[in-house]
Amino acid sequence: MAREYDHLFKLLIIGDSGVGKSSILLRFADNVFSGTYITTIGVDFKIRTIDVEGKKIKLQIWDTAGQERFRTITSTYYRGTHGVIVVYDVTNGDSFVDVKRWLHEIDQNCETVSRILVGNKCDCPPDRRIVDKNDAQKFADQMGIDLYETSAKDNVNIEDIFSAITELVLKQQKEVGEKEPSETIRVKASKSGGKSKKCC
Ligand SMILES: Nc1nc2c(ncn2[C@@H]2O[C@H](COP(=O)(O)OP(=O)(O)OP(=O)(O)O)[C@@H](O)[C@H]2O)c(=O)[nH]1
Ligand SMILES: [Mg+2]
Repeated sequence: MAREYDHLFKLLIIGDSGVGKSSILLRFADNVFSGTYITTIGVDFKIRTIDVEGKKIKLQIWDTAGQERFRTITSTYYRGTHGVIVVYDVTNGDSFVDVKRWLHEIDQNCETVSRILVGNKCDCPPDRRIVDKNDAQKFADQMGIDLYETSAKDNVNIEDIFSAITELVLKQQKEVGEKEPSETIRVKASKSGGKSKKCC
């Protein structure tokens, strides 16, 4: 029987409450959008398989709650993560300021993980936009992270961000594979015994 997929990647979507993380995931997984805001409690996940570079990639995508009261729970979900999508809302300046905090949280939980930055709600009228694309691009360049603007509402760039993060993960895996065959990594990991290590 043909294999269902070539790779299984775990992705995490993080960012302030209300920036549109769940809406991005719903648009990507089910191609739907709702204007009604139902805040995520804890975490949620969805699965979709996509084709990238001729390979079938099964994506297990975890949508975390942005609310502060869930921070302790959501930070445990970094375990085994291959890629993180950090989302802010282009109509909410605070959500952009907080991106630094989210990037710091990734650094604290993961040694190597692919990351992209996403400014959502780009469908908004110009008078509602607070975060200028050029400013965001400058910040992204400084942080060495790719920036995309999306609209879950109008389905702008949603497919692209998931392809982009998947490509980054594939690239990173190739680089790691070239440096060290996976068998060696596994043997090393088991030899290191029960010592706690950063997981990603
Ligand atoms: N105009 C516009 N509104 C959006 C877009 N994406 C999400 N929204 C709206 O923004 C609100 C919050 O969206 P959610 O997807 O629930 O936000 P979230 O980041 O998951 O929030 P938490 O679960 O609380 O962390 C909802 O009312 C959505 O309809 C978008 O691309 N454009
Ligand atoms: Mg949500």
